[in-house]
Amino acid sequence: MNNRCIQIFLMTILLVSLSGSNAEQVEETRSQEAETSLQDLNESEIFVVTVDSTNLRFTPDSITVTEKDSVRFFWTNQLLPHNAVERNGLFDSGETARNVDYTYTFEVGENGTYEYICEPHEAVGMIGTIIVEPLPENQEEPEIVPDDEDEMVEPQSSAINSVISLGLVSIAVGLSGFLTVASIRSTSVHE
Ligand SMILES: [Cu+2]
Repeated sequence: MNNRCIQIFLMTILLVSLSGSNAEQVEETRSQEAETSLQDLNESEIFVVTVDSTNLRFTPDSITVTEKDSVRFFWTNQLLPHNAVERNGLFDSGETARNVDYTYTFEVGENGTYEYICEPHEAVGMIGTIIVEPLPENQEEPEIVPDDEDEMVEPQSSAINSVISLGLVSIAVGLSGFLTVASIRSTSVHE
């Protein structure tokens, strides 16, 4: 292998290393932020309790609700006056009446089973039950995932590739120059 061949070989290495540094281009993928749809979870309901046709019973006489839900005691034009009083005084519709529209909302922490009565008609069984369930656990705020930081790594590795390429270029140029000089010298010595 003569000096000319070595020079061509070195130039080939040079070109390959330069093209290699540009080859690494990674598509940027930006992760979408997790959508928060708490709207559905926060919906509270209103349950209506009234008086049935016998006029001596609540209907429905037993309901199951969730914290933040409301119970509306609602009746009109009854033959007898009624009220709805929780046994421990949590809620109380007030004086007995033939027309009542009273709403109580169960706050967070008020889960449990509650019994309420119509005061004048408790003895004949005008008693109701409300079961209040706690809010589901999954109503906590969803964890916010930080953005992928790989984007910052890519420009750095490109820069490093460029520096390496530049180094190879310097070495190749220097070496080929040295070989050229040596070649000229050896030629002149032989002449
Ligand atoms: Cu009653």
